[in-house]
Amino acid sequence: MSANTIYLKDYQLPNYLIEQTHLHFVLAQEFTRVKSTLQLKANAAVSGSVLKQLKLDGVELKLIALSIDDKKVDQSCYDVDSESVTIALDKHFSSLGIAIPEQFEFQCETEIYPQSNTSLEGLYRSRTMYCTQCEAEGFRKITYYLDRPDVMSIFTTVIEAPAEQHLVLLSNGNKLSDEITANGMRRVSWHDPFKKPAYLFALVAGDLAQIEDSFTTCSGREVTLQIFVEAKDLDKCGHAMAALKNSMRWDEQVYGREYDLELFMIVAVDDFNMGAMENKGLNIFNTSCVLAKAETTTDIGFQRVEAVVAHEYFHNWSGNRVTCRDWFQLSLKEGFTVFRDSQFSADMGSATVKRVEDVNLLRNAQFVEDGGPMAHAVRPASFIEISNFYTLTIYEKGAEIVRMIHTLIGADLFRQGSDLYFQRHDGDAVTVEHFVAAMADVSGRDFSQFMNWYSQAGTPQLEFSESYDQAAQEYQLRVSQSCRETAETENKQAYLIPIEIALLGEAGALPLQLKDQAINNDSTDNTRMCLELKQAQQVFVFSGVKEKPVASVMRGLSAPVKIKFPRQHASLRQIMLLDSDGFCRWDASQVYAFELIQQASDAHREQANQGLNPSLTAAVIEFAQAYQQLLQDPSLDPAMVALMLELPSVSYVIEQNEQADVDAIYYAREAIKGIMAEVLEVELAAIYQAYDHHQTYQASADQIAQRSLKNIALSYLMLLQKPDFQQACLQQFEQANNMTDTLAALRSLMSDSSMELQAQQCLQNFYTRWSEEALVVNQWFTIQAANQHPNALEVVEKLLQHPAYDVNNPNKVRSVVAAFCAHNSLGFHRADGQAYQFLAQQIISLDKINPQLAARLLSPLSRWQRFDGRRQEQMKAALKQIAAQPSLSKDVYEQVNKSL
Ligand code: B3K
Ligand code: ZN
Repeated sequence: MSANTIYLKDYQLPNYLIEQTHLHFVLAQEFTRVKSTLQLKANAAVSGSVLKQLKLDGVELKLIALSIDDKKVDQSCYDVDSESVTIALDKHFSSLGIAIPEQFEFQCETEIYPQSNTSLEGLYRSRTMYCTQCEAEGFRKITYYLDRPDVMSIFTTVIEAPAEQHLVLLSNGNKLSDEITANGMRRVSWHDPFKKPAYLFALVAGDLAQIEDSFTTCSGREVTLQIFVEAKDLDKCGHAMAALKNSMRWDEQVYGREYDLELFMIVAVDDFNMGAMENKGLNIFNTSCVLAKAETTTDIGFQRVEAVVAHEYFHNWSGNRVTCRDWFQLSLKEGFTVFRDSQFSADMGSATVKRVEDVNLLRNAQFVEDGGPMAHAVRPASFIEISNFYTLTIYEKGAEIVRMIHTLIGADLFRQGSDLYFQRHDGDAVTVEHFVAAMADVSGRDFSQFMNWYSQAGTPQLEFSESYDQAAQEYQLRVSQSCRETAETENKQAYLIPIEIALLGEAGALPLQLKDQAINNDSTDNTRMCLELKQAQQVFVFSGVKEKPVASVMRGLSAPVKIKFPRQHASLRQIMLLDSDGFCRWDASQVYAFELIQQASDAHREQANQGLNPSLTAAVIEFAQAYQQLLQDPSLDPAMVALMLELPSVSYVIEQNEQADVDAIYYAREAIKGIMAEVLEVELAAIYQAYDHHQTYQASADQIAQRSLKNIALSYLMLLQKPDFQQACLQQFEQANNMTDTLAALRSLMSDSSMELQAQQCLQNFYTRWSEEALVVNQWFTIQAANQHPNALEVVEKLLQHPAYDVNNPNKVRSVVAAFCAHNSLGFHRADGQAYQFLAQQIISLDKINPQLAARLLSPLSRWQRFDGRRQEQMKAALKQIAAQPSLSKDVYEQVNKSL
């Protein structure tokens, strides 16, 4: 592609290191002055490291002054371009009559303009506060620096701003001093004793309120915990604080990781490009990932706050104490940390539910990325703009890889491996190999083949076939693996794939014994086994199998792969009803539902609007009957039953097709839901009625489970368009004491075409009630933008004109534009292609404001291969229109050119 591609193979050690970094900020109305003093030292690990030239990264900076060891550097000795300053050290020092020293102090003063920084990278203003976002390469928008993660430095930061009553001035580490200067400025100094790369630097300044708590670490040190928010949000911090304390305790217990500073701070910011950022000792969060209160926040919102707080906290070890050598290693910290936070969430609630949620995300989104033009390896070989690589592949597939290591070596060795990794590399910037080597060293396992998971893009597919020999009592399972070609590797090497398996008999799981292998006397549980597929094809033979079993394979989804295993519906029903593993039950329901949707959509395509034919209808009734049993079984976790009732999404089904017919899939899925509602009416109504609508809200796993089942029951019942259920739904909307129930009712009302007027009225009332709560208004935008309707585009265009919409606020853009383009299949893929044009225009205008966000919106268009010829042309035309814009950001340039 372009000359600006950066390659992993070109990595070189830095010639200079920065031992100490001293920063002095003066925040004024019009601009911010940054004075930096860097103790530079030639890197002894690089021979001939004392260079004639020193090149420091710097973007959008106004250079005011430059000196070395207190001597001004003459203008003839440096050169500034749009991305760096290059200092001719030879010229500078020879003018002083000395040789270039091994160590020197570099001082520089720059001016920056946070108030006009809309990219939300570097130092910027969000409403009433200043804040920073430096990962990956934002620090260079603050001052000239070696802005790369393998340059780790000790930071001291002084912040000055005009003193005001509630002014809070924060940076990393521990607070050294806080004073009012003679000229009426507030001056606060911070020192972070831990070496860190610049991407972990943070500064916050503004009128903020706080809640405070404390945590006593396992070695008895007391840590002060603070959450800073705008005063109006002070009542929404309790859940995040509880989550923080739980995370701190959990990381001590499960990973032996203790917190290391006297202070841990979280700041909530309204304008933020992603969820949150793990800056050392000073995490900065999107308000959507820290604020939570029953009246304003849904159950999913509560769970997200807990998970993100944990994720950022866990980075203190997996990311901060041990960081990445270069950005190609991003998954080293992200994949591992996602794995850690998913273990934490599993421990806090239901492990099975958490696994289903993770697999849903993987299948609905990561597999899509892996199947499209932006497919990249978990450790990519190249990139143009690193911001484009904060992807589901790096995060979620990266976490799956760590999970497979955990599966292969077991929890105990995994813990030893992680201890060894942290101990060996504390204070270092390392690579994926260092992580895997620690796991290999403690387990004695050879991970060389396993490394293919890091280097090859694309989702592997497993094909299973089976046979049973009654006379020999042998069960044979044949497995083959394949993976499509992707840009970085045409011919894929076989992956090492862990296959967790059980064989189900009439009365439960059967004991497992592989033929020709020593007796399996793992006394803990001989009904489960982890097979290892290493070749393109392998056959596993089980002996002593007394009856024809139903194989339950890839339990818990033991590897991030697609599975093809032709089976009878009766077998799927058996797994749905009897498998001891909740995940497998759910998975069987999804495979089953998918097959029905697929058949129904094929039929719909041939005979539009004819409804389901009798044999398909009978098949759906049989499917629904399995749920009758599930809904009546009190021993089941309601959350699991709710998840099973949630049919595969339209976009998931689209992705499974070479060329999908969106409308047919949508209507097929709706028709199936309609039949299910009829079959299950009695059971669903009983569940709805049994729910206590007046209980005091708690974000507990139990209550969340009950609400999720009750609300999906309501959504099915509303398909029947019966007055009783419609009344109940309206009543729930009006009387609910929590946002989960309010929104669930509103969503159900909006899906009922006979309730359009009432739904509109409810939407209006909802806005009137919540117009002051930005995060609730976002939900209000989303529920409308995502409402599946052929005319959704018109709704969305109106929403963009709404006074509460703000193109500079990423949460708003996501809640309207992304909610529509990424989650409203019917509206976005309307036949006239208008919605594609709409998205192209949005991206083009947003690219000038916030390139990272603009680039992220592009993915729905990059899926053009999946659609019919006409839509393909329309989608490509939209992409080309973007590509033709002059001066695109690197972010959008890379996405659009790779997509075409
Ligand atoms: N590390 C940050 C992501 C930064 C994204 C920069 N474009 C949040 C996280 O993964 O914890
Ligand atoms: Zn992270």
